[in-house]
Amino acid sequence: MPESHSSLHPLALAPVIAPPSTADEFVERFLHNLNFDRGVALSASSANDRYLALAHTVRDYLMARWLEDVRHQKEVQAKGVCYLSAEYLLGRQLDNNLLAADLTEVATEALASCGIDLDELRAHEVEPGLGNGGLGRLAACFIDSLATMAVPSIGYGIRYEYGIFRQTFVDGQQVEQPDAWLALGSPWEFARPEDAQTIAFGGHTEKYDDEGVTRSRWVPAWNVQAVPYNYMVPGFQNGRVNTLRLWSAVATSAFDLRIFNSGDYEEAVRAQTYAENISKVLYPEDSTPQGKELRLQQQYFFVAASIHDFLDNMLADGFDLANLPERVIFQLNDTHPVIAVPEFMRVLIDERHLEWDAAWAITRQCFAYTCHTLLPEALEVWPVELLGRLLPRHLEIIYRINDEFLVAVRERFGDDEMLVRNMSIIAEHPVRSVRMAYLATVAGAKVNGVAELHSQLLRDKVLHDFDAFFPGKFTNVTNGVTPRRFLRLANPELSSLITAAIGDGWATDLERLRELEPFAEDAEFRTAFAGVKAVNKRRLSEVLRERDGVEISDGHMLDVMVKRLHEYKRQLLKVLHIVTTYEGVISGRIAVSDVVPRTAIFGAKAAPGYAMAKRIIHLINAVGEVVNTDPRLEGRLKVVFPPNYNVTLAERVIPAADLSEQISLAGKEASGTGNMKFALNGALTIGTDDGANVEIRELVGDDHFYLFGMSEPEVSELSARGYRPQDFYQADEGLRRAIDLIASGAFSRGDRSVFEPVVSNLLYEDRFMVLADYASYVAAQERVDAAYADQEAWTRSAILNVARTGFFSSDRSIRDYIDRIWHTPPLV
Ligand code: B1H
Repeated sequence: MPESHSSLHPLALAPVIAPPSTADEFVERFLHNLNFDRGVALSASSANDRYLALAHTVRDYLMARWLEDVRHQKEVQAKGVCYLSAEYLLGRQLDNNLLAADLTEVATEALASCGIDLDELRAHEVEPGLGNGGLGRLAACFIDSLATMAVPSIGYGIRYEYGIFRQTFVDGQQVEQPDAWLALGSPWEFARPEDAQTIAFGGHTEKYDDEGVTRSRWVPAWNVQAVPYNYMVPGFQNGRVNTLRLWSAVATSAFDLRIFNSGDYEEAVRAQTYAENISKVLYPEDSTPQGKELRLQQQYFFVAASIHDFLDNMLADGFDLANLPERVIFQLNDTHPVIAVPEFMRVLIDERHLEWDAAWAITRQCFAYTCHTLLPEALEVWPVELLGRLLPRHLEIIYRINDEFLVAVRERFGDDEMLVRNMSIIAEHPVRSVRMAYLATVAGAKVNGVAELHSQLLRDKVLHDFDAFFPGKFTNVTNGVTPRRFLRLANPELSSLITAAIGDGWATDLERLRELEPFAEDAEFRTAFAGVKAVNKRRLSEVLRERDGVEISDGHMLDVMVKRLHEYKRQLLKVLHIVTTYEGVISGRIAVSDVVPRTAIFGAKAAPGYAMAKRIIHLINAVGEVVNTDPRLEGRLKVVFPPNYNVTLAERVIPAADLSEQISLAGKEASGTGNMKFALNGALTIGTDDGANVEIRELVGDDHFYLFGMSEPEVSELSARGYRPQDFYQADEGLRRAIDLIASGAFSRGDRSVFEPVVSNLLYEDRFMVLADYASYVAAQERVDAAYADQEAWTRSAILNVARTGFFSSDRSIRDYIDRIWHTPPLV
């Protein structure tokens, strides 16, 4: 558009201006969107129409800031972060964006004046479940903090047409349903087909002569279009709006025309489906990547599109690529985006004609890698055969990176073939494969773990030789969670109480929660705090009644374990504790009047192909069915397992919890982030010395945290000695009774075969040492029961948990990333 053309209307040249934040203006915008965008009158509108019109209205308010921030970030060319993540588990957007724009009150009033209840529209939103669990939710917290802290940044990912499956239970067993989250419209996104990138796959490489130098180039076989969808990421009441850019796959016309011309219509349509499959569905595997070809296609698809997008659209004209390290850092969220490294090299060398050494010098400064696991089966590897077939040029580049790396290793450590084999990016067994974590470690300027213990174990164990080879490369950034969503929005009552006590400002400076400490000694404050917890429990009970037809009894301790179902997280340990209490009562060894009333809440999805995890879900439901209906328990022990645990449910469950179950085998949970959310909302933790539990306990103090179980060194030692679960079974009568009761068919209508695989796994394998920690866990639960009986003391502990866990704000995590890795100051 001409910059200043006298024939243009003056409005065409003026910057976009945010509408005034008044209820009248809001009503006007809302009705306009309803009438002209949805095409309905208020009287004829559905809840969906109203929700969509409301979302568009909120967008209108954020638009001026967004357009300005996008323009400004490009203009100043300051160093920024490109966060590359295959998952963003965003949760609902409406409430978050209302809060960020400080429009909640105005919108409530405006809608009320139209006869609309904002709560009803809130409930209408389908959350975008574009992630599995902690890793995807962490990415969502980080982009929230980046915007709130005004750090120049963009999040890149995949716009899955189907997010994490919807979980239902049929006869207590998990059944997966597709999550068609886009079906009713997606008001928060902006499709930008004109910014599409073409992403190539397959084919072969060929040598060619470039003025006397032999070079390699890629001759791909097929391609797809990557169409970006932009999402606003508003900072919390700071007038900033960053961008999340998610890519969707669309078949290219060139792609099917070739086949159309051959006259094979059916084949052409099939081919189109093939291409568009790339962004069709999120892989529901948390922790255990399956090595599927489509998954590698997804990974390459989104990182290639993102890199090209950045280089094509974000750099000033004539930008000297040698200066890229001062302009951008690509943060690799686990190994899923690591194929970005050879892609970046390929672009610099093959497309921008840099020499290898120059390209590598830039690459090594432009990437950093976050590792999120310690489980060996979770370390992603790609068979060379597959990678070479899909991305032949990238495989060549990986080989060369590895060759040069191994030369350097030999130079440093001598010809220790064993060591060289262990450090090689290429594994030879069981099939020749590329170890993506090693590639990321070699290429990354920094490598970080996600909690102190995890980072230490990475350096000591998983990547030990790399730490020796690259001194200073390894660092820690303990995870965090956004206090906006997980305290301010999820727990409005507690938020008000906190603000009344210490003033506002804590939502962006969470360490200020420390100022609550003296209030733990204030009886009046404790009463108010306990009152908030009671309100949150009632609210949860209402949600569960409406959603699943179950209720929570008054006066029950809410004992909550919500997270993905995985054996290492040990939901089974908690089941054994429940069965132990149940068995004690029915056998008459425990007087029912001695049972402290508890409701155990579970929330967990299992990967659809993870048979043992699914059996454990079945067992939890089966135990619940028996325990909840046995009159001998007099309603003092309940098990509730609402299906389809997601961010929306988390926001209800966490503020209501008394006890937070963080009971993974020490050394297995990289960090955990649920643990932080519970503590911040005043639940006490029962947990092992694992992941970020270690730091939570250090901060809140031993007296306010129920520690149990082996430490990581004890686990390693037991493992080295040879772990025999049978020994623990034989030695502990309570454990024996609990396992025997499950084995007897007591929870499967007498059919002993149903849970036999669970029982025999525990008795003969028990990879995650459930039996070894059982006694210690039960003893810790007894301490919990005793402590809960003194409600004043419990509430005091709960307040101290809130006051002392401000460290776990994702703002602090982002500050650590900036100081230790990114060096990208906020843009003022
Ligand atoms: C975490 C994953 C993960 N670690 C593979 N690894 C996936 C691995 O689709 N896949 O193949 C998906 C996810 N997720 C979690 O990250 C850790 O288990 C938590 O301990 C940690 O808190 C979280 C965030 O750092």
